[in-house]
Parts: sequence; structure tokens; C-alpha cells
Amino acid sequence: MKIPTLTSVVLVTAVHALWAADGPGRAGYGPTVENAAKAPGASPAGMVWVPGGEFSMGTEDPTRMVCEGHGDDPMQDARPIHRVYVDGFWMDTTEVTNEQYARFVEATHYVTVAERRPKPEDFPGARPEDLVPGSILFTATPGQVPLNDFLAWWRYQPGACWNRPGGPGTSVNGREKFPVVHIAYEDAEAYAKWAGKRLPTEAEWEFAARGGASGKPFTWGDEFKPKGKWMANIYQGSFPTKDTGLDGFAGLAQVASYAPNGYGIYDLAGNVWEWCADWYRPDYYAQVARDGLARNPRGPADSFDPQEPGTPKRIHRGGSFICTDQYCSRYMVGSRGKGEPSSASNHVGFRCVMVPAAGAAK
Ligand SMILES: [Ca+2]
Ligand SMILES: [Cu+2]
Repeated sequence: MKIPTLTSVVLVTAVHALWAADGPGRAGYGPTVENAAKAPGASPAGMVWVPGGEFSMGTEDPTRMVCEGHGDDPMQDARPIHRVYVDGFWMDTTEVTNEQYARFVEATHYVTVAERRPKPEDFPGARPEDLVPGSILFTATPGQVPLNDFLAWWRYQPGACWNRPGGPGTSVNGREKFPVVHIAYEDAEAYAKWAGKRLPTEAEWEFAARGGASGKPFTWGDEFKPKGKWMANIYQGSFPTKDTGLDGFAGLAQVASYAPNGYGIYDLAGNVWEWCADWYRPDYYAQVARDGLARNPRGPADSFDPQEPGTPKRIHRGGSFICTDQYCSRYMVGSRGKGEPSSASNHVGFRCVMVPAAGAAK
């Protein structure tokens, strides 16, 4: 156990006092109070220490925000904004890449969900000839379509998987530093376990994504495009017909193509969605907020998504290269996403965290 320095104790106390005097800040955000203790050791390769501490989790109603880039979804599942404490941890500075995933597959001969033949019992009524391995691909539509019809731009591609991302005949050659995609939840978990890591909890992910700041709409701050600059790989143009790639990339980008956030972590907004360990429920924040400060929350015991009752879902965070303020602005730092655990697609990947070994200095 490390004794915090006198200065940091005084500082933390002062911040608490300030907040108590004024009540929560605008829209319910209190300050981010980082743990004062230093990292318990050198960071593993490709990871950075996130100190943990107390912060305000969630987002205000984006449709009432004055900033650009907030879309038209009130994101009720990301409220109330509530106080959360997380212990410190290391986090991968980038999304897991194709070359990293390839090393795992080479070492373990792991077969991803997208490469396995779907079981008839999981798809009652499906014709046997339709039960072929594959994954889901975003495909631009030839013309404008209603934005409530997501099947218009998603299709099942037989043979698509992490190292054949467009289906048979495609490969990841030359895309070694691109985020791995077509990853189901168990594929991410298997990699994490092999690497001696684990998937982040949703609270850890958001603490890291906020980069030490509090109440900002974006991982980089208040402005959608500071000085006119794009800060994340998302989608421009008319969704879903043509991605004009104004941010530098139509489709996926190599990891770390944009500036990192306050903790030195890249692409926490846009590029690919990232699996988190928690189950999804839209009322989970309301549940934990009732009990005051939530300490290292790990999500609800089970999942419920009113939009698809009967389909349990895990948390996705960060949004992807097809997020747009016209349709889905979940690149906003406090917003939440969700996915069925066995469903892979070409805009979902992941990154890992690692915690100090038990007994190490706190
Ligand atoms: Ca883009
Ligand atoms: Cu989105």
C-alpha cells in the first residue's frame, strides 16, 4: 500500500469540497477525481496506465446540446449521469489489430464464431443450405433508403471472417495495423485470456475514454471539429449511400490514425465498436444510481433490450466508421451501444485491459 502524498490528499479534498458546495456541475457532472497512486509498475507493451478514481458516467440528452455532431437520439439509456469509482488498470492504447489477432490464432489455432457452421438448433426454421459460416457486412445502398430499415445496408456474407473480411478471395494482407473485425464476444474474450488480459467493464472503458476530463461530449473535448479538424474515423456524406471519407478514410482506418485522448489512448471514438464485458440493460444506470457511488460496477446480472426482447446483449462502446450525426452519433463519449454476443460484423472489434497482479501495491 502506497501512502498518497500530502498535496494530492489536500487537492482531492478541496475538489470534493468544491463539488459539495456547488452541487453537481452542469447537467449533473461532478469532477473526475483520479486516484493519486502511481502505476504499480512499468506498462506492458502497447498499454498505458489509467489511474482510475471517481467520475461521472453517462451523457446528457445530446439532442439538447448546442455542440455539432450530436445526432437526433436522446440516448435515454445513458442516464442518469451518476458517480462511479473504478480501480486503476492498464488499457491497450489501440484497438486489437489484424497482426495481433493473427499471432493469437497462430499460437492457439482458435476458430472464430464466424468461421463455424451455425447450429440448426440456434436457427430454428432455417434451411440447412443457409446455415453457412459467415459474417455481417455493411454495404452502401445504391439509393437513399429509410433510416429505420437497417437490413437495407447490412447483409450476411458467407465466408466472411477476421482474415477474409470481405468474404472468399479477400485477405488482410497490407492491413496488418487495421483493427481486427468480424469478432464475436467469445472471440474477443478468448484473445484477451490468451494475452493475460481481459475485456474492460463498461465503467472502465468510459473512465479511460474521458481521458481525465469531466462532462465532455467527445473523448477529445467540447468541440466536434476543433479548428475544423476531424478527430475520429466516422462517416461523412449521405448515410448509407456514399461515405465521402472527408475525415481521411472511407471505411476502416489503420489504428492510431487520429490524435490520442488525454490518457494517450487512440480511437476510443469511431473506427470500430469495442466489446465490453457488461450485459446491456437500458435501465442499468438508474439501478446503480439509486445506491449512491457505484464501486467497480460490472453491469447487470442479465440483459434486456426492449428493442429486441429475448435477445441478450453485451455492451459495445465507441461507435464505428459508419457512425454519423445523421443516424447514430454513438462516437459521443458517454453514449452506449449493444450487440448480440455471437454476432460479428465488419464494424465491431475490441481492445483489452489488464489489472495489477493481486497483492501488488495499490
Ligand atoms: Ca471515415
Ligand atoms: Cu453509430
